[in-house]
Amino acid sequence: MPRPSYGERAKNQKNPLAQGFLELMERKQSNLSVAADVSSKAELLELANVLGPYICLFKTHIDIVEDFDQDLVDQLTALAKKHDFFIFEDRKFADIGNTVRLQYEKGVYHIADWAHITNAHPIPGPGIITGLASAGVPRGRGLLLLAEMSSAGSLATGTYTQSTIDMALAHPEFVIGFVASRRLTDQADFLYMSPGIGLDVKGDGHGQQYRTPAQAIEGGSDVVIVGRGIYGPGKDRVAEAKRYREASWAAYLTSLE
Ligand code: 5FU
Repeated sequence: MPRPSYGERAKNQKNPLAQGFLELMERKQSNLSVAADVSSKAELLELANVLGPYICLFKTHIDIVEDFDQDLVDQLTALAKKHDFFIFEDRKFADIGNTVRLQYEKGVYHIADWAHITNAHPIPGPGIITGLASAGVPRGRGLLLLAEMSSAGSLATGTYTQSTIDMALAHPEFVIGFVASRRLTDQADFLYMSPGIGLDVKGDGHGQQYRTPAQAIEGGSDVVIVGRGIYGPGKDRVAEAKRYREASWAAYLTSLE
């Protein structure tokens, strides 16, 4: 059955952050996210500037950056506006609600102040969502739950994944979707973001497992997340970003037929 377009889904979306993101994808004709796993401020900003035109979402691991400062956040936020992308801090919160709220809002990074989207493991139970929501909802942010992981031997399967869906359904004001390899439910229109994407290799020797953009989109993913496939050793970053964007968008267009 043909799927609705990102633009059509945006019209029916009740969550404003998810709606804005779907509109951005449609406007920019990109369902590609780059996973910017680099350890210096200069490299992170360069990736955001050079790859910004091709992506809908810039995924960070801010605690990898060795020379983090507020200016990095200010410059990244300006690049997000200039190139029209959202920022996703892949923080993978995993503690009780009160603690994750503090980790989200305070500390060195103040993630809630600049990341449009962040994510959490469902393992502590629904309190992790309400704790994060108390800081995220007033700022108009969105949360993804890790319903599955791309790595070999992941424990996020079966009833764990099912319980994650139930937790998400109970918190539509903040949970906009999942990190997952495939579409999980039709009970609500969630966003599905899939890491573990590569066109040339199958793994990384540390448990990562790669599928192609087409495989992910065919399974119902909305956003394809690519890291080393774009900027790994010897890669032409812009050429690879274009290649992944084209492959991912072509797979999306096929899913509409
Ligand atoms: F939740 C997940 C997951 O299940 N697998 C992942 O690989 C997140 N990731 C992230 O996607 C991981 O932390 C990296 O930032 C990125 C994948 O990078 P790669 O270089 O494309 O393997």
